[in-house]
Amino acid sequence: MGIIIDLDCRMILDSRGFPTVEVDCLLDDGSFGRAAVPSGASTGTAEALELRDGGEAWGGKGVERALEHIRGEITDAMVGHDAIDQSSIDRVLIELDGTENKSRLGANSMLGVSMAVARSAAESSELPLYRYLGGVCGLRLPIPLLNVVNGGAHANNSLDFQEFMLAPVGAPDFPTALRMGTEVYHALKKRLASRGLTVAVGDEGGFAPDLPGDDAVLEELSAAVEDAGYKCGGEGEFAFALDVAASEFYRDGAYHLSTEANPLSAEQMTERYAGLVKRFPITSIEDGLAEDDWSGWQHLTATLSEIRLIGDDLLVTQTSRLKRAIEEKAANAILIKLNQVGTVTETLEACRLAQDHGYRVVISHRSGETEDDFIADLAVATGCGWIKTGAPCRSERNAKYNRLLRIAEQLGPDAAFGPLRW
Ligand code: 2PG
Ligand code: MG
Repeated sequence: MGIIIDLDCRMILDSRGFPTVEVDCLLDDGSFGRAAVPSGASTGTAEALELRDGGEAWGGKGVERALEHIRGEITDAMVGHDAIDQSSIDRVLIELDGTENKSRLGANSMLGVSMAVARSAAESSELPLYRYLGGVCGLRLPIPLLNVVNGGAHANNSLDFQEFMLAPVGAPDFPTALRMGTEVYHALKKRLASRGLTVAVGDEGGFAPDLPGDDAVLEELSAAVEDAGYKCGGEGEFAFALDVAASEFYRDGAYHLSTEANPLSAEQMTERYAGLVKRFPITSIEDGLAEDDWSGWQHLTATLSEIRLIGDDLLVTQTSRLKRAIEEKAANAILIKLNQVGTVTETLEACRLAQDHGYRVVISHRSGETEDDFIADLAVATGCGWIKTGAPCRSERNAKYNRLLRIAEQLGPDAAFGPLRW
């Protein structure tokens, strides 16, 4: 038996010092699940709505209305349900909300409940969360995409691209990948400091130096990889991944980079990426183009199909957007963020749809995070082979990496590593 007997909830602070929702779910067999909801900064406009209070307190970012929904009608609707019926729990939440984008109850209240229920059901089943969600196939640890240089909306520097990530693709297992990535992170810190560049970190724990542009960052990363005793590209251990977050600098149908005198078209952006891919071992580019530039995405996908072109703001973890992308051959990979859609079931459906159509899946944190490590288990459960959860720095980021280390230890020799299909 694992019947929901009560939900409890409260406001906690996220990594940027903003309020967020935490939910506890209690079952009749004594099982308990707790979950906290993350929050983005460079959000896609089609994301499910995060309910905030507005007004003066907390600069309008309070979550009291979301908490009231949980304490009231959501608890009423949830009590008496079997926690193991995740899809029916999530269906009830969706029906109760009754809107397209979860704007009545708020995706933050709904996701907190959905995740807390999943955790309590796992405990009731006496299974770790990754095994509960992923079944016997939940044993593939992801390659970490370590975001070591931050720009765009995540840092107060001159870089247009939001994230420059290390991908230890040549590592034999997750613990080694994390060690190698962290060694390069420290080597990079030394390099930047020795040149008088700032080593203060951005929202996701990466450095935020005022380097002159994207190529300069990639050159620094290549040098840091060598400083740490590794190699890039080809037979080397490291590749790089970018999150351009291009919607942030897309205006009036063009891309406005601070390093370019004139705005660029989607074709010119694609050419620019093709140039970077030639010069550097880039394994993936996320949000290389803006969220509504569908024709640009088609061109980008046709041109650079040899690497992973990840839709984040473009796809927002929603099957409706992903179906369009599949039909139009836009992007070939999807970033998965639970709070972009608002329930665990819909998140798993987006992963399934993507995998069924050969789209690669990358599980992701948000720039505003908590100590909740649900996504580490989700990455193992889906077996997608990739996770991005920031630099190996700041405890809200390392909570996920540390959880993956514990899972690796638990799985021992049964742990697989990296994507089954590149
Ligand atoms: C992204 C994320 C996470 P945010 O764009 O991929 O790195 O940022 O949570 O601000 O949307
Ligand atoms: Mg992104």
